[in-house]
Amino acid sequence: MGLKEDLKALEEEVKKLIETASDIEKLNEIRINYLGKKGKIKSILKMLGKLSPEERKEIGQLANRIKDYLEESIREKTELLKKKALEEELKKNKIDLSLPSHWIESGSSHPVISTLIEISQTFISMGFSVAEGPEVEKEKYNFDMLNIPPDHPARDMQDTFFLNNGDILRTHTSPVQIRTMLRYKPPVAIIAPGRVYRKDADPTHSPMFHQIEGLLVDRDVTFRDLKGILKIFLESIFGQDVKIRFRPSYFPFTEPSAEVDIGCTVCGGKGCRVCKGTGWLEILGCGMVDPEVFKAVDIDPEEYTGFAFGLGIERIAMLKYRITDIRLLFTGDMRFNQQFKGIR
Ligand code: 2U9
Repeated sequence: MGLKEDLKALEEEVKKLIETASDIEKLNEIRINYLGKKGKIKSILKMLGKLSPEERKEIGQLANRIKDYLEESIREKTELLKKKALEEELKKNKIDLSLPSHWIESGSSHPVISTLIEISQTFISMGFSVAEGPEVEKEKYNFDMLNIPPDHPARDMQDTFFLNNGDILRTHTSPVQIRTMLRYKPPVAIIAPGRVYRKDADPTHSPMFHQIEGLLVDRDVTFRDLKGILKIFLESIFGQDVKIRFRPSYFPFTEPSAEVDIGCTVCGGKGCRVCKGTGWLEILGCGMVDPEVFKAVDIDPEEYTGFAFGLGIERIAMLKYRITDIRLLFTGDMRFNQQFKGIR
Protein backbone atom coordinates (compact mmCIF):
# COMPACT_ATOMS: atom_id res chain seq x y z
CA MET A 1 0.00 0.00 0.00
CA GLY A 2 1.23 3.45 -0.82
CA LEU A 3 1.32 6.54 1.43
CA LYS A 4 -1.78 7.90 -0.27
CA GLU A 5 -3.81 4.88 0.76
CA ASP A 6 -2.25 4.99 4.24
CA LEU A 7 -3.37 8.60 4.59
CA LYS A 8 -6.89 7.86 3.31
CA ALA A 9 -7.21 4.92 5.72
CA LEU A 10 -5.92 7.11 8.55
CA GLU A 11 -8.49 9.78 7.68
CA GLU A 12 -11.33 7.25 7.83
CA GLU A 13 -9.99 5.85 11.12
CA VAL A 14 -9.80 9.29 12.74
CA LYS A 15 -13.20 10.33 11.34
CA LYS A 16 -14.79 7.34 13.07
CA LEU A 17 -12.91 8.00 16.30
CA ILE A 18 -14.10 11.62 16.31
CA GLU A 19 -17.66 10.55 15.56
CA THR A 20 -17.75 8.08 18.46
CA ALA A 21 -15.82 10.20 20.94
CA SER A 22 -18.17 10.93 23.86
CA ASP A 23 -16.09 13.44 25.86
CA ILE A 24 -13.59 16.23 25.41
CA GLU A 25 -10.69 14.27 26.95
CA LYS A 26 -11.12 11.61 24.30
CA LEU A 27 -10.93 14.28 21.53
CA ASN A 28 -7.73 15.68 23.05
CA GLU A 29 -6.25 12.21 23.04
CA ILE A 30 -7.10 11.82 19.32
CA ARG A 31 -5.51 15.16 18.48
CA ILE A 32 -2.30 14.24 20.27
CA ASN A 33 -2.13 10.72 18.79
CA TYR A 34 -2.86 11.64 15.17
CA LEU A 35 -2.28 15.34 14.64
CA GLY A 36 0.34 16.21 17.27
CA LYS A 37 4.14 16.64 16.87
CA LYS A 38 4.65 12.92 17.41
CA GLY A 39 1.35 11.99 15.76
CA LYS A 40 0.71 9.56 12.93
CA ILE A 41 0.27 12.20 10.18
CA LYS A 42 3.59 13.80 11.13
CA SER A 43 5.33 10.42 10.75
CA ILE A 44 3.83 10.00 7.28
CA LEU A 45 4.98 13.52 6.32
CA LYS A 46 8.49 12.61 7.49
CA MET A 47 8.61 9.92 4.82
CA LEU A 48 7.90 12.40 2.02
CA GLY A 49 11.64 12.87 1.46
CA LYS A 50 11.87 9.42 -0.07
CA LEU A 51 9.34 10.25 -2.77
CA SER A 52 9.64 11.80 -6.22
CA PRO A 53 8.97 15.56 -6.42
CA GLU A 54 5.54 15.03 -8.08
CA GLU A 55 4.43 12.46 -5.51
CA ARG A 56 5.83 14.61 -2.69
CA LYS A 57 3.72 17.54 -3.80
CA GLU A 58 0.54 15.47 -4.19
CA ILE A 59 0.90 13.49 -0.94
CA GLY A 60 2.02 16.62 0.94
CA GLN A 61 -1.06 18.54 -0.16
CA LEU A 62 -3.30 15.58 0.65
CA ALA A 63 -1.76 15.15 4.12
CA ASN A 64 -2.20 18.86 4.88
CA ARG A 65 -5.78 18.84 3.62
CA ILE A 66 -6.59 15.79 5.79
CA LYS A 67 -4.83 17.40 8.78
CA ASP A 68 -6.81 20.64 8.38
CA TYR A 69 -10.06 18.75 7.92
CA LEU A 70 -9.51 16.57 10.98
CA GLU A 71 -8.48 19.53 13.13
CA GLU A 72 -11.65 21.34 12.11
CA SER A 73 -13.72 18.22 12.86
CA ILE A 74 -12.21 17.91 16.33
CA ARG A 75 -12.91 21.60 16.99
CA GLU A 76 -16.53 21.25 15.89
CA LYS A 77 -17.06 18.10 17.94
CA THR A 78 -15.50 19.77 21.01
CA GLU A 79 -17.94 22.67 20.68
CA LEU A 80 -20.83 20.25 20.27
CA LEU A 81 -19.85 18.30 23.41
CA LYS A 82 -19.47 21.53 25.42
CA LYS A 83 -22.93 22.65 24.33
CA LYS A 84 -24.41 19.26 25.24
CA ALA A 85 -22.74 19.31 28.68
CA LEU A 86 -24.20 22.79 29.35
CA GLU A 87 -27.66 21.65 28.26
CA GLU A 88 -27.43 18.63 30.58
CA GLU A 89 -26.33 20.86 33.46
CA LEU A 90 -29.22 23.29 32.87
CA LYS A 91 -31.70 20.43 32.64
CA LYS A 92 -30.44 18.99 35.97
CA ASN A 93 -30.53 22.30 37.89
CA LYS A 94 -33.67 23.69 36.40
CA ILE A 95 -34.34 27.29 37.51
CA ASP A 96 -37.64 28.90 36.64
CA LEU A 97 -36.76 32.58 36.42
CA SER A 98 -40.42 33.50 36.01
CA LEU A 99 -41.26 32.30 39.56
CA PRO A 100 -41.97 35.05 42.14
CA SER A 101 -39.10 35.63 44.60
CA HIS A 102 -39.28 35.10 48.38
CA TRP A 103 -41.55 37.61 50.16
CA ILE A 104 -39.45 39.89 52.34
CA GLU A 105 -41.53 41.21 55.24
CA SER A 106 -40.78 44.86 56.06
CA GLY A 107 -41.18 46.09 59.62
CA SER A 108 -42.67 49.36 60.81
CA SER A 109 -42.92 51.49 63.90
CA HIS A 110 -45.44 50.38 66.55
CA PRO A 111 -48.21 53.01 67.00
CA VAL A 112 -47.15 53.56 70.65
CA ILE A 113 -43.56 54.20 69.59
CA SER A 114 -44.49 56.53 66.71
CA THR A 115 -46.72 58.50 69.10
CA LEU A 116 -43.93 58.61 71.69
CA ILE A 117 -41.48 59.89 69.05
CA GLU A 118 -43.96 62.48 67.74
CA ILE A 119 -44.65 63.87 71.24
CA SER A 120 -40.94 63.82 72.17
CA GLN A 121 -40.10 65.74 68.99
CA THR A 122 -42.44 68.64 69.83
CA PHE A 123 -40.73 69.11 73.22
CA ILE A 124 -37.23 68.61 71.75
CA SER A 125 -38.06 71.35 69.23
CA MET A 126 -38.85 73.65 72.18
CA GLY A 127 -35.43 73.00 73.73
CA PHE A 128 -36.14 70.10 76.11
CA SER A 129 -33.56 67.31 76.48
CA VAL A 130 -34.45 63.62 76.81
CA ALA A 131 -33.58 62.01 80.18
CA GLU A 132 -33.71 58.32 81.03
CA GLY A 133 -33.55 56.17 84.16
CA PRO A 134 -33.97 52.60 85.41
CA GLU A 135 -37.30 50.76 85.26
CA VAL A 136 -36.46 48.94 88.51
CA GLU A 137 -36.50 51.71 91.09
CA LYS A 138 -36.07 52.51 94.78
CA GLU A 139 -39.24 53.45 96.68
CA LYS A 140 -37.29 56.53 97.76
CA TYR A 141 -37.05 57.91 94.19
CA ASN A 142 -40.47 56.68 93.02
CA PHE A 143 -42.47 57.83 96.09
CA ASP A 144 -40.72 59.41 99.11
CA MET A 145 -38.87 62.23 97.34
CA LEU A 146 -41.99 63.03 95.30
CA ASN A 147 -43.90 63.89 98.46
CA ILE A 148 -46.00 60.73 98.22
CA PRO A 149 -46.50 59.69 101.87
CA PRO A 150 -46.20 56.00 102.94
CA ASP A 151 -49.98 55.67 103.39
CA HIS A 152 -50.81 57.16 99.95
CA PRO A 153 -53.15 54.92 97.91
CA ALA A 154 -50.70 55.02 94.91
CA ARG A 155 -48.27 52.95 97.01
CA ASP A 156 -50.84 50.26 97.65
CA MET A 157 -49.72 46.67 96.99
CA GLN A 158 -52.59 46.57 94.50
CA ASP A 159 -50.97 49.27 92.35
CA THR A 160 -47.24 48.65 92.63
CA PHE A 161 -45.14 45.67 91.51
CA PHE A 162 -42.68 44.80 94.29
CA LEU A 163 -39.46 42.84 93.82
CA ASN A 164 -38.28 40.41 96.53
CA ASN A 165 -35.44 42.76 97.56
CA GLY A 166 -37.87 45.62 98.26
CA ASP A 167 -37.20 47.49 94.99
CA ILE A 168 -40.20 48.22 92.76
CA LEU A 169 -41.03 48.61 89.07
CA ARG A 170 -41.43 52.38 88.62
CA THR A 171 -45.10 53.42 88.58
CA HIS A 172 -44.29 56.63 86.68
CA THR A 173 -41.21 58.21 85.07
CA SER A 174 -41.04 60.89 87.81
CA PRO A 175 -37.98 59.24 89.50
CA VAL A 176 -36.04 60.19 86.34
CA GLN A 177 -36.65 63.88 87.11
CA ILE A 178 -35.63 63.34 90.77
CA ARG A 179 -32.37 61.68 89.65
CA THR A 180 -31.75 64.49 87.13
CA MET A 181 -32.24 67.23 89.74
CA LEU A 182 -29.87 65.39 92.12
CA ARG A 183 -27.17 65.47 89.40
CA TYR A 184 -27.67 68.84 87.66
CA LYS A 185 -28.23 72.36 88.91
CA PRO A 186 -31.06 74.41 87.36
CA PRO A 187 -31.86 75.52 84.72
CA VAL A 188 -33.25 72.10 83.80
CA ALA A 189 -35.62 71.40 80.88
CA ILE A 190 -36.15 67.69 80.32
CA ILE A 191 -38.68 65.16 79.17
CA ALA A 192 -38.64 61.59 80.54
CA PRO A 193 -40.27 59.10 78.16
CA GLY A 194 -40.40 55.41 79.03
CA ARG A 195 -42.14 52.29 80.29
CA VAL A 196 -43.97 52.29 83.62
CA TYR A 197 -45.77 49.54 85.52
CA ARG A 198 -48.97 49.36 87.53
CA LYS A 199 -51.05 46.39 88.71
CA ASP A 200 -53.98 47.19 86.49
CA ALA A 201 -55.62 45.41 83.56
CA ASP A 202 -58.83 46.25 81.68
CA PRO A 203 -59.74 47.67 78.24
CA THR A 204 -58.13 51.04 79.10
CA HIS A 205 -55.36 49.96 81.53
CA SER A 206 -52.32 47.78 80.86
CA PRO A 207 -49.86 46.58 83.58
CA MET A 208 -47.08 48.05 81.43
CA PHE A 209 -47.59 51.31 79.59
CA HIS A 210 -45.60 54.34 78.43
CA GLN A 211 -45.47 57.86 79.79
CA ILE A 212 -43.85 61.11 78.90
CA GLU A 213 -43.26 63.47 81.76
CA GLY A 214 -41.70 66.89 81.53
CA LEU A 215 -39.90 69.16 83.99
CA LEU A 216 -38.70 72.73 83.65
CA VAL A 217 -36.91 74.41 86.56
CA ASP A 218 -35.39 77.88 86.59
CA ARG A 219 -35.74 81.23 88.30
CA ASP A 220 -39.14 82.93 87.71
CA VAL A 221 -40.91 79.98 86.06
CA THR A 222 -44.68 80.51 86.34
CA PHE A 223 -47.95 78.74 85.58
CA ARG A 224 -48.18 81.00 82.47
CA ASP A 225 -45.03 79.33 81.09
CA LEU A 226 -46.62 75.93 81.72
CA LYS A 227 -49.82 76.96 79.89
CA GLY A 228 -47.87 78.37 76.94
CA ILE A 229 -45.69 75.28 76.51
CA LEU A 230 -48.65 72.89 76.79
CA LYS A 231 -50.69 74.98 74.32
CA ILE A 232 -47.92 74.76 71.71
CA PHE A 233 -47.61 71.03 72.38
CA LEU A 234 -51.35 70.26 72.12
CA GLU A 235 -51.78 72.36 68.98
CA SER A 236 -48.86 70.58 67.33
CA ILE A 237 -50.32 67.12 68.11
CA PHE A 238 -54.09 67.72 67.72
CA GLY A 239 -54.11 70.65 65.28
CA GLN A 240 -54.11 74.46 65.54
CA ASP A 241 -57.87 74.62 66.23
CA VAL A 242 -57.84 72.30 69.25
CA LYS A 243 -59.91 73.51 72.23
CA ILE A 244 -58.01 73.39 75.53
CA ARG A 245 -59.20 73.73 79.14
CA PHE A 246 -57.35 73.55 82.47
CA ARG A 247 -59.23 71.99 85.43
CA PRO A 248 -57.99 72.28 89.03
CA SER A 249 -56.73 68.93 90.35
CA TYR A 250 -54.43 67.42 92.96
CA PHE A 251 -51.10 65.59 92.78
CA PRO A 252 -48.77 65.13 95.77
CA PHE A 253 -45.77 66.41 93.74
CA THR A 254 -47.29 69.59 92.27
CA GLU A 255 -49.05 72.59 93.80
CA PRO A 256 -51.15 74.03 92.30
CA SER A 257 -52.11 71.13 90.05
CA ALA A 258 -54.34 70.86 87.00
CA GLU A 259 -55.67 68.39 84.52
CA VAL A 260 -55.85 69.42 80.88
CA ASP A 261 -58.72 68.48 78.58
CA ILE A 262 -59.10 68.95 74.83
CA GLY A 263 -62.35 69.19 72.87
CA CYS A 264 -63.41 65.64 71.96
CA THR A 265 -61.63 64.63 68.73
CA VAL A 266 -64.38 62.11 67.91
CA CYS A 267 -67.60 64.20 68.17
CA GLY A 268 -66.08 67.69 68.04
CA GLY A 269 -67.57 68.57 71.45
CA LYS A 270 -71.18 67.53 70.91
CA GLY A 271 -70.85 64.58 73.29
CA CYS A 272 -70.33 60.92 72.41
CA ARG A 273 -69.37 57.54 73.88
CA VAL A 274 -65.62 58.30 73.82
CA CYS A 275 -65.99 61.55 75.83
CA LYS A 276 -68.86 60.06 77.89
CA GLY A 277 -71.16 62.82 76.71
CA THR A 278 -68.99 65.64 78.16
CA GLY A 279 -67.49 66.89 74.89
CA TRP A 280 -64.04 66.85 76.57
CA LEU A 281 -61.15 64.36 76.69
CA GLU A 282 -58.64 64.30 79.56
CA ILE A 283 -55.14 64.40 78.03
CA LEU A 284 -52.59 65.19 80.74
CA GLY A 285 -51.85 66.26 84.30
CA CYS A 286 -49.57 69.09 85.30
CA GLY A 287 -48.69 71.65 87.92
CA MET A 288 -46.01 73.72 89.63
CA VAL A 289 -43.37 71.57 91.35
CA ASP A 290 -44.25 71.27 95.05
CA PRO A 291 -41.71 73.03 97.35
CA GLU A 292 -41.41 69.75 99.32
CA VAL A 293 -40.04 68.03 96.17
CA PHE A 294 -37.44 70.80 95.67
CA LYS A 295 -36.36 70.43 99.31
CA ALA A 296 -35.88 66.67 98.84
CA VAL A 297 -33.39 67.28 96.00
CA ASP A 298 -31.71 70.22 97.76
CA ILE A 299 -33.00 72.97 95.46
CA ASP A 300 -34.04 76.19 97.26
CA PRO A 301 -37.78 76.72 96.53
CA GLU A 302 -37.34 80.43 97.38
CA GLU A 303 -34.82 80.79 94.52
CA TYR A 304 -36.28 78.39 91.95
CA THR A 305 -39.70 77.44 90.68
CA GLY A 306 -40.68 74.90 88.07
CA PHE A 307 -43.49 73.19 86.25
CA ALA A 308 -44.07 69.51 85.53
CA PHE A 309 -46.50 67.49 83.48
CA GLY A 310 -47.24 63.89 82.69
CA LEU A 311 -49.23 61.99 80.10
CA GLY A 312 -49.90 58.41 79.06
CA ILE A 313 -48.75 57.57 75.51
CA GLU A 314 -51.20 54.71 74.93
CA ARG A 315 -54.16 56.99 75.65
CA ILE A 316 -52.98 59.47 73.01
CA ALA A 317 -52.23 56.69 70.49
CA MET A 318 -55.70 55.19 71.10
CA LEU A 319 -57.39 58.55 70.45
CA LYS A 320 -55.23 59.20 67.40
CA TYR A 321 -55.85 55.81 65.75
CA ARG A 322 -59.36 55.20 67.22
CA ILE A 323 -58.33 52.07 69.14
CA THR A 324 -60.90 51.04 71.76
CA ASP A 325 -59.02 48.30 73.66
CA ILE A 326 -55.48 48.98 74.99
CA ARG A 327 -54.68 45.26 74.95
CA LEU A 328 -54.65 45.28 71.14
CA LEU A 329 -51.43 47.31 71.38
CA PHE A 330 -49.58 44.55 73.24
CA THR A 331 -50.78 41.18 71.90
CA GLY A 332 -48.37 41.28 68.94
CA ASP A 333 -51.16 40.16 66.58
CA MET A 334 -49.81 40.91 63.07
CA ARG A 335 -53.33 41.52 61.73
CA PHE A 336 -53.43 44.52 64.10
CA ASN A 337 -49.79 45.62 63.81
CA GLN A 338 -49.78 45.53 60.00
CA GLN A 339 -52.50 48.17 59.89
CA PHE A 340 -49.87 50.71 60.99
CA LYS A 341 -47.50 50.17 58.09
CA GLY A 342 -46.81 53.43 56.39
CA ILE A 343 -47.11 55.59 59.52
CA ARG A 344 -43.68 56.95 60.38
C1 2U9 B 1 -41.14 65.78 89.62
C2 2U9 B 1 -42.06 66.75 89.94
C3 2U9 B 1 -43.32 66.73 89.39
C4 2U9 B 1 -45.25 64.92 86.93
C5 2U9 B 1 -46.74 64.99 86.73
C6 2U9 B 1 -48.80 64.37 86.24
C7 2U9 B 1 -49.03 65.62 86.71
C8 2U9 B 1 -49.84 63.45 85.75
C9 2U9 B 1 -50.39 61.29 84.88
C10 2U9 B 1 -50.91 61.49 83.50
C11 2U9 B 1 -51.59 60.24 83.07
C12 2U9 B 1 -49.75 59.96 84.87
O1 2U9 B 1 -49.86 58.40 82.81
S1 2U9 B 1 -50.67 58.98 83.77
O2 2U9 B 1 -51.48 58.12 84.56
N1 2U9 B 1 -49.43 62.27 85.29
O3 2U9 B 1 -50.99 63.77 85.79
N2 2U9 B 1 -47.47 64.01 86.25
S2 2U9 B 1 -47.58 66.33 87.15
O4 2U9 B 1 -44.91 65.75 87.97
C13 2U9 B 1 -43.68 65.74 88.50
C14 2U9 B 1 -42.76 64.78 88.17
C15 2U9 B 1 -41.50 64.80 88.72
C16 2U9 B 1 -39.79 65.78 90.21
